[in-house]
Amino acid sequence: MIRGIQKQNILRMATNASISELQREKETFQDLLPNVIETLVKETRFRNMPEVANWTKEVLEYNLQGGKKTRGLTTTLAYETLESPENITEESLKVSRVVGWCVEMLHAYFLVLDDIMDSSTKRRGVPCWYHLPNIGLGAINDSILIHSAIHEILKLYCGNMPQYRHIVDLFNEALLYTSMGQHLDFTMAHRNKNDYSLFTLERYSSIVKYKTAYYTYKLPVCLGLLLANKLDKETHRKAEEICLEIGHLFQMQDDFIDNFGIEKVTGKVGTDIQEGKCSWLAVQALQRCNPNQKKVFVVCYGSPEPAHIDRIRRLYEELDLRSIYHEEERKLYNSVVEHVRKLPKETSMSPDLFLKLLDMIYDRKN
Ligand code: GPP
Ligand code: MG
Ligand code: MG
Ligand code: MG
Repeated sequence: MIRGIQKQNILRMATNASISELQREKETFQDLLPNVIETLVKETRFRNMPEVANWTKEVLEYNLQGGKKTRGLTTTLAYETLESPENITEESLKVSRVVGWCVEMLHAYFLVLDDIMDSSTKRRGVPCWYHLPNIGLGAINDSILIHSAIHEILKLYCGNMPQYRHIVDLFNEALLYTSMGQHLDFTMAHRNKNDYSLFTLERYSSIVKYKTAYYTYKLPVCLGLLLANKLDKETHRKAEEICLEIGHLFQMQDDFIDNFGIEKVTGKVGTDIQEGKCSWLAVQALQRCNPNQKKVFVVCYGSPEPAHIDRIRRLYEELDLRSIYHEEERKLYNSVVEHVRKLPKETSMSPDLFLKLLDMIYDRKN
């Protein structure tokens, strides 16, 4: 009932037609992966060492399976929406999908490392790569192989384009900002467990902007602009502004799902409570705790004891963080829609792209 009311209160939802279009694009995108991997193994410098090339193929196949493919699909959708229709060809769409796979590889590279840092056990319904008995710390070098694969593929497919340097710069920017955000995320979680004065909304916003929003939205959307040969700085700046807002919403959802998600649906097991993360739920709880609840939080948060984890989960229920989350999700959605509607006409950006991106994730469960 409550969910129904919320759906009515949001400003706009995707039509069913655009959802099935997205499903079709997801299948086309997925179908291209074997071709991308085969090309990597046979036509880039990986071919100099077939044994390692074949190993990299396995690493990629395992770590690119499943998942929503939000970032890869965003790349192609951005290209298709922002390119002048007369320039769209089967070949140009294919290149945008290949670049989309490079964004998915960047994501896979981050996830392999993130799962080690967060002591996670499951990802996309299967064991985390480092958690497989024959992998362990070899996962660190495997992540570097994934990262190298991105640049071999980019050079092969985009090396001759005039925008190539800008494309590589965007990937480098995403790497820099994400590692900065990951540093904040990690160090905030490994601090003195009696002092939560730094768990503020401001701090939270900067963690998620850097660790998630740049690589999840700014990178694919601006890649779409570059592939469409749109280099105008003001257009890129406006796109970044909106992408960072959508990225904030996306990570807030991820933090909610970490605790309230269903393992069968999310494919992962949350660790934010025991790892002591500065998550959206922790920040909200701290803002709403009475003195006794605050004591419970300080004793139980960041502890691996199952009883402590359960106590924090109960505290989140007591504080009604579910309803607060649904309300906040709706507010953020509406505020991005308002922002997008005010986009100046002279930028070559389509409000429709951002509305579609929002609808792809609104009320997501995984
Ligand atoms: C998501 O955080 C952020 C990343 C995956 C970026 C990792 C960056 C590195 C430089 C390694 P998360 O830990 O909440 O994601 P999940 O819930 O999927 O584990
Ligand atoms: Mg993490
Ligand atoms: Mg994680
Ligand atoms: Mg998470």
